[in-house]
Amino acid sequence: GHVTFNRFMRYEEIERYLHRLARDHADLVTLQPLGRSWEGRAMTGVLVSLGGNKKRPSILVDAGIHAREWIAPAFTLYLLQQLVEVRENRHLLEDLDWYVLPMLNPDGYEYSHTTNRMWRKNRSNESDPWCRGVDLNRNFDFHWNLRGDGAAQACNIDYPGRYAFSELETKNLRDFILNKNKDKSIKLYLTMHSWGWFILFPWSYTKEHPSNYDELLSISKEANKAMVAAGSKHFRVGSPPDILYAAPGSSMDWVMGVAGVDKAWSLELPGGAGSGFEIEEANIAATVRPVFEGVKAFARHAR
Ligand code: 0X9
Ligand code: ZN
Repeated sequence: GHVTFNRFMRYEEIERYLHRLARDHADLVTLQPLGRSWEGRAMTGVLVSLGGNKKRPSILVDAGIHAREWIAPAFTLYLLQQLVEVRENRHLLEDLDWYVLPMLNPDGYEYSHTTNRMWRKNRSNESDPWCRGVDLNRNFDFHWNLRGDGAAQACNIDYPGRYAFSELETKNLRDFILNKNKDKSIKLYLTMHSWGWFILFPWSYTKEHPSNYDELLSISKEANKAMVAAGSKHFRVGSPPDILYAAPGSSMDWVMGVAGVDKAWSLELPGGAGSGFEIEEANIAATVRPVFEGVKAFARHAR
């Protein structure tokens, strides 16, 4: 039940670590079951809070919506270790609750370990038995399938599904966020992806900018500065269509456009050799460490 950064942990090991955290630090850590994946795996989140039963403003950090982006779940495990197991970080819990969801696509993650390293989508086969999987980061109900070509394209790597929230994994995240945010207590959302050294913020579906664009931009620059100061390469900052490509139906857009969270980002973490998704195991720790500094900068704007 221990965490390691010397290699990428498998789903079952990650589950065991989360359960162990909750057992060993019952005063700080409460498991948050999100529901089950298409193949029946438990999706487990974690609440880290000093508040006892008292709810505080919160930040939500998730990862693993794309299967092959292994460094993203690894980062959230590092974040949990730092928040829970490192005493000097206790101040990060003052006046702020942390929801950390390390593994939003467990079936795809396991498939990328056992069968196809480049797998991105989930593993459902309700659309086309020959082409499994929906891109979960296109399946959210906010300008879903904007291009209008979803129905015919189940084999595409960014297939948005037959309809918005057709997938168990996205429904589980939706219901969790709507439930936790009934009282508008979630102040900031971060969704971890890889790779590319990008700090992305809404909107993902259009080149139009939200009314708080300037604030999101300046916080992005601050987070970039913190990561660079910790030894990272520079991250480019902006909205996906402005600096990368448009992506309708993303979790980030839905969280800000529908779920009522005022600030949302998607981080494209550093890349590695080969395809870019393959961070050398010896480099995991050095890769996630500066990202923690960036996340601390974001968290300052959630209080
Ligand atoms: O295509 C995506 O979903 C994201 N890139 S990735 O290589 N991780 O697949 C970028 C889309 C914009 N980001 C978000 N809206 N989260
Ligand atoms: Zn991704």
